[in-house]
Amino acid sequence: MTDYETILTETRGRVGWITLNRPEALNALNSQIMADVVDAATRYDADEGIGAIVVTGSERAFAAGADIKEMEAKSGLDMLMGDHFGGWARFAAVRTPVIAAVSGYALGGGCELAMMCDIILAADTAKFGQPEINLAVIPGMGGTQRLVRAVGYYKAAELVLTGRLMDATEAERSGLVSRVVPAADLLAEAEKTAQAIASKSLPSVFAAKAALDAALESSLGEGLRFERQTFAGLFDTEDQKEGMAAFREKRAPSFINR
Ligand code: CO8
Repeated sequence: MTDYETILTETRGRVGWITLNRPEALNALNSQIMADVVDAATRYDADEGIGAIVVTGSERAFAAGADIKEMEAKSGLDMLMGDHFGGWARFAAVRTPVIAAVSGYALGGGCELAMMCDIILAADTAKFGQPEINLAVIPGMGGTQRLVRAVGYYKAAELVLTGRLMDATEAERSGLVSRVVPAADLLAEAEKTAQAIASKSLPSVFAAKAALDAALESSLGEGLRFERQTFAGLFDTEDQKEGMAAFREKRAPSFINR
C-alpha cells in the first residue's frame, strides 16, 4: 500500500489495518489524516482480498477530536466549502466492516470516527465524549445523530450539552461500545474479531453490513423489505451453496467470495 503521512497501514491475512499516527497531537483529525484514512479505507474496500478493516490509534489516544488548531481561524463558509466533512462521509460508506479498536481518548471527531465503524472494541482505559460545547461549537461529524442512536436521547444530550467524558464501563453499559477488554489485549482482540469476519463469505458480509445500516436509516417496513431482498439475493451466490453443503456434509466451508 501507499506510504501515508499521518497513518500506518498493514495487511495481515484478509484484514487491513489503519493506525492513526499523529502522536504529537493525540491523533487529532486534520485534513491530511482524513485524506489518508479515506484513501486507505477505500483501497481496502476495493480489494477482494480484504474482508475486514481495523482502525486504531495509540495507547493514549484513539483520536482527541478534529484538529482544533487547523479549524480555529476558519469561517463558516470555509468549513462548508473546504470538504471538511465529505471525506468522512466516504469513510462511513465503505462496504467492508470496520472495527474501531479504541484505547485512551476518543473525543469529538474521534468518538464520531469510532461511531462510523461497525464494531467498537474499547480498552478499559478508553474515554469517550463530545466536548465540542467547551469550544463553543457542536459535534460536526455525526455526533448528535449517531450518539443518540447508539445510547438514546437522554445520555447523548447530557454528554453533548455538558461535554462530560465517559469511561469504557459506562460506554459499554450505554450501548456505545461492543465490548471492553483489558488494554493489553485490545489489538489481539481486534485482530481476532477482524479475522473472524474476514473468514466469512464477502458477499454475505457486505450484505449483512448494508442491512444493518438500513436499520439505522429507514423505517421498519423499508428495512424489512431491504433485508428480504438482500437475503434472497444471496441464494444466487456460489458461497451460499458451499456454506449449506458444508453444513450438510459436516465439514468447514471453503468460500470463494462469489
Ligand atoms: N486538536 C489539535 N491539537 C490537539 C487536540 C485537538 N483536538 N487534542 C490534543 N491536541 C494537542 C495538544 O494541543 C497538545 O499539543 P502541544 O504539545 O503542541 O501543546 C498535544 O496534543 C497533547 O495534548 P495535551 O497536552 O492537551 O494532553 P493532556 O493529556 O493534557 O490532555 C486531552 C488530553 C484531555 C485529550 C486534551 O488534549 C483535550 O482536551 N483535547 C481536545 C479535546 C476536544 O475538545 N476535542 C473536540 C475537538 S472539536 C471536534 O472534534 C469537532 C468535530 C467535527 C469537525 C468536523 C469538521 C472537520
